[in-house]
Amino acid sequence: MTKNSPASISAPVSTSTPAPVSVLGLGMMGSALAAALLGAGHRTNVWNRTAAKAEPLVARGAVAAGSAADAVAASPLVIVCLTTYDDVAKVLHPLGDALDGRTVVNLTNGTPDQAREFAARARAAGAAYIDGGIMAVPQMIATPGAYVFYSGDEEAYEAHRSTLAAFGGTRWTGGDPGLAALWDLSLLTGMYGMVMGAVQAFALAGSAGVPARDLAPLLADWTVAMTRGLVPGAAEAIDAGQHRTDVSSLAVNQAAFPNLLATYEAAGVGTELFAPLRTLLDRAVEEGHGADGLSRLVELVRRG
Ligand code: FVH
Repeated sequence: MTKNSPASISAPVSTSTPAPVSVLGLGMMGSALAAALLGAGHRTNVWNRTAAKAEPLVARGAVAAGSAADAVAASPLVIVCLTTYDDVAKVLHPLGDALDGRTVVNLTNGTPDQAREFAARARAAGAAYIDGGIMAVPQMIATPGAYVFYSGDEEAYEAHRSTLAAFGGTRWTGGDPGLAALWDLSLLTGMYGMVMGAVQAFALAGSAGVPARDLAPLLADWTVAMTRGLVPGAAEAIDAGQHRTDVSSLAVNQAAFPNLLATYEAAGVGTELFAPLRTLLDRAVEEGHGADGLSRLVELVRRG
């Protein structure tokens, strides 16, 4: 495992006296997190800007706080899950020293720099700060497939890890508060690439009347097989800086790629998602990397 590799997923650790926890934000994800804490036996204090969203959780035993300040006062551990960091700032920054002595776990999607800025602010207010990136949709929370990346204050993380395990696996990424967001955004990058590929594939097949449901199982199997087949080898090549391939060269991909773009145009399907990929392939071959594999592209992308 390298220095910045997150620890393998830790199994939930049992705790005999579940500590109280507060959850700020009861959207789809915040509600799932609060429900998981209730399921693990924690006294769960909840707050949401739109108070009605607390009702289903209160019916299950949660305690509704009248304000974010009341929720923060009610528990040593405060979980925050709002839409953006700007929203978190609007809720947390006015609280000031009310955060003193608390541990804030921010599971809102944001950038590494935002996480670092929030960690510094929390420290100045006397709070411990842990940033998190949730690798699950709400329905997966508290199931074996869910896990969360964490970074920031390691002592606070260790102190609250058994509570955080209510959401799923816990993966520590390091003391730099920005690392959880970096891991999260890296995986989301892969996901968006795959999803946008599926969007283009459905559009192309659909242009000839192929129903999406007919393409879907083949598309799913193909993308999984290609990912499993290519990603580990690409990682080896990238880490070794050795990109020669006997699988599929950049030159052969560059030669075939215009067929995709020409077919999109002929079918009246947009090229905006894929045209930039041709530019990248052309540049790689022009720079003399035609005999290398696709892993070489990482070096071109890295330097912009
Ligand atoms: N849902 C998902 O699949 C993904 C999985 C990975 C992690 N993301 C991130 O989680 C954050 C919350 O996402 P969400 O799905 O819970 O989002 P919503 O259901 O839209 O709920 C948003 C909550 O944020 C509250 N809120 C928004 N702005 C403010 C504000 N200025 N002041 C106070 N609260 C605010 C909102 O309150 P309300 O509209 O109900 O009053 C909801 O509680 C997000 O970062 C995802 O990227 C989810």
